[in-house]
Amino acid sequence: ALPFGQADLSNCEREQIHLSASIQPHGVLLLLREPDLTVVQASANAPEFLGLDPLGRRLEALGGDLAARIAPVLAQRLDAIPAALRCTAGWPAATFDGLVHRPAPHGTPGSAKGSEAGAGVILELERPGEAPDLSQRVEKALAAILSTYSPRMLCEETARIFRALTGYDRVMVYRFDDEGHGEVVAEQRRPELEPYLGNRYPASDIPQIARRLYVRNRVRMLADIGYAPVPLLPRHSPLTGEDTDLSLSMLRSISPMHVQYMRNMGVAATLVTSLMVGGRLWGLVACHHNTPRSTAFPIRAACELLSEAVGVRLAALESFVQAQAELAVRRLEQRMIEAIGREGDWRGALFDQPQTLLQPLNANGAALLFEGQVIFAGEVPSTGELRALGAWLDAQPRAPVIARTALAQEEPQFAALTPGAAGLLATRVSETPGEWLIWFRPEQVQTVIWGGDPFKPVLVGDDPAQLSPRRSFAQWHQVVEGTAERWTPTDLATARLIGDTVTDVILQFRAVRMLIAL
Ligand code: BLA
Repeated sequence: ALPFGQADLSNCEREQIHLSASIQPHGVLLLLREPDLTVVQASANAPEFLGLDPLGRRLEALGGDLAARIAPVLAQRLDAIPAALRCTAGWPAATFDGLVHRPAPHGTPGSAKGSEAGAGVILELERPGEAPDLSQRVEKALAAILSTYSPRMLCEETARIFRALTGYDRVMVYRFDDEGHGEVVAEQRRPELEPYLGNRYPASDIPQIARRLYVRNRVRMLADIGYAPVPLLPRHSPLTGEDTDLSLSMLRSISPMHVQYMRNMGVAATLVTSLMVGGRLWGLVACHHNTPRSTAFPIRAACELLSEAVGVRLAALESFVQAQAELAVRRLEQRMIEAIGREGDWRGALFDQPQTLLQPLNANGAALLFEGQVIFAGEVPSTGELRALGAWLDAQPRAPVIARTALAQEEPQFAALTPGAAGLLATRVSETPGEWLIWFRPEQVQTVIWGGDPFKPVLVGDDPAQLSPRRSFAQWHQVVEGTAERWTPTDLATARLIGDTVTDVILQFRAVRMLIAL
């Protein structure tokens, strides 16, 4: 583990970003001891914010209705989900938006030591900002989310909703693939800004430790990239003797690595929410502004709610996509059986409308090896290469489907194969050797939209000053060179379904042919 602020490009996976021991200056953080609610640790800006020094005082002594407001909230667990409250506090008393939660006893969540004593209560206060007629806007946004009927449409709608609600210069929906690499799948921006839509970034741009944090804490605001972090005083929590765990804090100071990255991008403020699908971090909604910008607490709460709705809708639409693929396979089967009756063969039905074969698998080409013949659609290797692939597939261990994403690299005998066939997904169509249905996908660097000129050389060095989307795009390019888009579990299931269907059709076809011959 590496202390906060001490990471460099080589080791940022280990930076303890939740132990930043400092916050952003747009609010104050107080750590309260239970049960007497004495302030034992406070951010250095607290006296200035509250008009009095809170350290060592009990909550009632901080003025306003704060102590009365917090009492009922403390009956909740508050260890996973913070509670929001509106209160007055300070001298003279002013109105604040607050968030209350109980941090984990030690830096590592789930660590047992000290759990009975408790690590106290974190109270964060922020001056309220403007949030006019929010309920109507949220209601309309929810209706818009529910009326989308494809994942793509939902992502585009999400970018529109967030841009309208937050007013940031750029809003991106950022999706992670199975390996954690990211892609900008929807974008709304001021027209003069360079588009990032379609850009890809390597998984290393967002360390695992940050991803785990974003599952637990689903909204983050960086109000001004030029901020001076405000330290917590004393540095260590008197309750645990360690850094206070700021995982669930709304004011947590942001990792300097990431701040540098944003600076290099020309971004001055961000607001980011997590998109969760089926308990996994599916992606992010990232709002960027080119000048400092704060978003009022109620608007951030609305963003969190809407992100949750988007995640639920995404889950529904993704299973709908799977159901539609199954429906498409059923229709294909129907057409093949009709074709046997009509033309005495089923192969035409499989290949006369190539899209029905290619689209469910998002493939660029497909080939059938059957009874010594080769039929294909779209982009596929040469007939000779296809036959060689058939022989190689025969030699593979028995499995319902065989998948490769970097065929030329993984199987040296195919090193010279066209880059249009980096990805291969194959399923047996009969028990006869050499009879396969194969789909192909091109190397993904051929399919992406480039941000900037892809042929302009980009230095990939070790200096954080070089951190930028261009650099990480170049790095992503190096990571995925020669590989196709991964075949998803849904792809594998669909290929298997098509394979089984074709196998059934072939059995019927052979039975009919045999009957005719008799
Ligand atoms: C965090 N990096 C992030 C986040 C994003 C990116 C979206 C999450 C920020 C948040 O949720 O508030 C990356 N942002 C991007 C990219 C685009 C974008 C790619 O807008 C493209 C358009 N980052 C690096 C490297 C390191 C690194 C090399 O690129 C480390 C060596 C670190 N990124 C890093 C850290 C965080 C981060 C530590 C966590 C920041 C925090 O929450 O404190």
